[in-house]
Amino acid sequence: MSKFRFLTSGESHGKCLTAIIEGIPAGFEINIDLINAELKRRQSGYGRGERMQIECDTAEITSGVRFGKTLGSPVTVVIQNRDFENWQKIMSVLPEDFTEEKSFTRCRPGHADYAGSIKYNHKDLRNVLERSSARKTAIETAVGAVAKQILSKFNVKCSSKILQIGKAYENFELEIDKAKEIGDTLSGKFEVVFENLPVGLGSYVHWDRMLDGKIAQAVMSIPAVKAVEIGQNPLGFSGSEYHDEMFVENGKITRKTNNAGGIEGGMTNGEPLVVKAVMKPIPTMRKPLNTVDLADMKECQAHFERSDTCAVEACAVVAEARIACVLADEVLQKFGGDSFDEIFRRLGF
Ligand code: EPS
Repeated sequence: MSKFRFLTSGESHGKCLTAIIEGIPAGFEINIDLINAELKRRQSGYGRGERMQIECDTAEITSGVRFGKTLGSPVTVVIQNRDFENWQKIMSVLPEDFTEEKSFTRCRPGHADYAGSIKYNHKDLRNVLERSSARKTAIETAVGAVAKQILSKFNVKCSSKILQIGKAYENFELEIDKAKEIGDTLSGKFEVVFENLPVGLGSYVHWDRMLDGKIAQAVMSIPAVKAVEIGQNPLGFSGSEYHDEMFVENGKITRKTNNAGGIEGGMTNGEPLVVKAVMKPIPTMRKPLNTVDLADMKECQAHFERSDTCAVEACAVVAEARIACVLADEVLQKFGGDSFDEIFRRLGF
């Protein structure tokens, strides 16, 4: 049974983004400043587009907390979209406000436009873009910031770094400047590390309880992520080269390597959890791709409004958040109770 779960709602240019989080034990102090710091991290990073200059993402808690502490009831978090100001009519919920302004039918290859229009029978691709946009990762980052705060009570620490942008392993800003100049976008690879995780989160007993599988799903489903690795990619290694041999030092098991990335048999093994992921170049491009206009089935150039040249830094922050949610769920399943007092009493804190 999942302890920490959430749903989000909200369109990219709608009024707000909302999350309802369930499973946070009672008596927990959520630090809103820490949520806002994560939101700021997600918005920054070299290569972000003009939307990030409009927004100043800040979270508001509208339920589940009283006098600073969680009640055990669902916690609602809201982020207002500042840009909604400019989209009120276009994104109106009222039928009488119908307008074709900002409608489009020239689908962007690589985005959800084509499949989404067929799946939901939308003629106006705006109806697909609005929810498929990576804008929703703002509210996911807020939820992840709550999960991180839960994990920090168990002394778990999290960090991330960029490994590659485009073809570059360094001078990332130069690479991004070059792509921006020609209206192109860039892929990249990043790494997320969680330290001090207890041994035995996840399980080997069923496929859907394997922690590596859960993490892969959480990271792979971030818009634009196309590959996820846990630890060192084993391709080309022999068994004797790859596996992390075990030794004893002062009565404790130690390892000299962590190729497994902290997971063996679908469970944490006490070593740092290391997750790497590759983000594809954003498909909303100033230098448009060849495509088809779904209104008349004629070949044309893809729709463009504005976009980021590179959002790999933001993607790493979102991945931290998504993984934190999976880990908070696992930690609460293993040590959970209805209140934090109960949890800490049992753990002897
Ligand atoms: C994003 C907000 C979006 C995009 C970006 C991510 O805002 P807008 O569409 O108004 O510019 O900047 O999403 C994409 C480029 C995409 O293709 O999904 C955000 O808040 O992260």
